[in-house]
Amino acid sequence: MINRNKSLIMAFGLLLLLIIVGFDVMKEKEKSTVYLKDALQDKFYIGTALNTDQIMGRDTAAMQVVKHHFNAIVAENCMKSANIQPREGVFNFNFSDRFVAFGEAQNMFINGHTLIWHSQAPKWFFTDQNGNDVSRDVLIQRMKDHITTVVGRYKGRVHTWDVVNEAILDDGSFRRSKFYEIIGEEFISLAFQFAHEADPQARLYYNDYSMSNPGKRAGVVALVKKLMAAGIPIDGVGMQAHIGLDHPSLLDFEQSLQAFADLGVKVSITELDLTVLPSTWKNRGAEVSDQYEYQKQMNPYAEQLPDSISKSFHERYEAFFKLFLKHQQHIERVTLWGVNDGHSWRNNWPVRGRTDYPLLFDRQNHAKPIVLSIIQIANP
Ligand code: 9MR
Repeated sequence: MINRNKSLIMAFGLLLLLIIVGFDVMKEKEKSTVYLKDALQDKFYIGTALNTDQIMGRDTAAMQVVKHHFNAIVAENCMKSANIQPREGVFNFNFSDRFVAFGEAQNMFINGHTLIWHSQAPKWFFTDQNGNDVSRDVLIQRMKDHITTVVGRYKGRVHTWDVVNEAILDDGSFRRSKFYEIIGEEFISLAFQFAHEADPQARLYYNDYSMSNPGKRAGVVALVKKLMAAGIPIDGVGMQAHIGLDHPSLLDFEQSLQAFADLGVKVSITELDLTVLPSTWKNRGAEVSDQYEYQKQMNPYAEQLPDSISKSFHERYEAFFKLFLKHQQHIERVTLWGVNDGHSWRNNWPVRGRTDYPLLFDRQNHAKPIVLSIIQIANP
């Protein structure tokens, strides 16, 4: 009798174990077969930025996430002018060739970032051999050579280009960059023309941060109108979207999205990430040159993220994705600025060495719960 009971208990235990294992396998299967790109198919492309470790195939774990979940890519750094043309006439296409080949092999939507940007532009671009500013004509010729070479190399393969990046300030005025100082505001229309001549099929974007800011919104709207009125080929506006838990307001963001869409161009969300870290600094855009000293109290989640903050993070991303879905007819692409939290530039800006959690995948490349929520929101 005792033996019979023992066998019954063992059989029951085994059954329970099988059910639990079976359930886990089902859950794993469910997790691994529902991907963002499938859920968002027919709505907009869902993209991510690749760093050089990923492009060169060294970070294989992150690349699995990329292949499964994303159908659009952008190079985080390797196509910027300082990287791709470090010296005049000397181009480094090692990384960008691999990047474009990867995108093609995976049948992905490829964005080129970026042709004309005041930041990460090599010094030689603006100076002569004596270190003085070059003339307007020389700078225009250098812009033309740069754009023609880079866009021409990937003609028919890169679908969209961020032709000009961050040329408008938060108050809507032109940034006093070297391009602006030496050429005047015409550097923008020239850049678009050169890019169009190099690849008439590629769609051309103006890209900037803090786009929900009403001043910048007005400046960008005025710029795009002017370009269109002059017959300059501009196809889209990129809203970078380096957002935080309490900024910008969803309403401001939506008003900018609508204002750009009303111009008749496409809108893309080009560099989405959501910092959870405190900020006492006024500047909330993405001005790369802003840097502040490390203070321990400004790095409160070095070990892990408290549940309350994870919850706010989740709700905030949900709100933004609902907004993107609401405006899906205007949106070509939504791109995250990095694959997992460990890669994000946010860990080092505007203070070096903090631990931030701004992306959809954690440092182990596990999907955060927000991934499943986005999938569900997209398919109610
Ligand atoms: O994420 C990029 C970081 O690795 C680089 O050091 C930095 C300077 O090149 O640029 C970061 O990406 C920027 C993007 O190119 C333009 N918009 C703001 C982004 C964050 O600074």
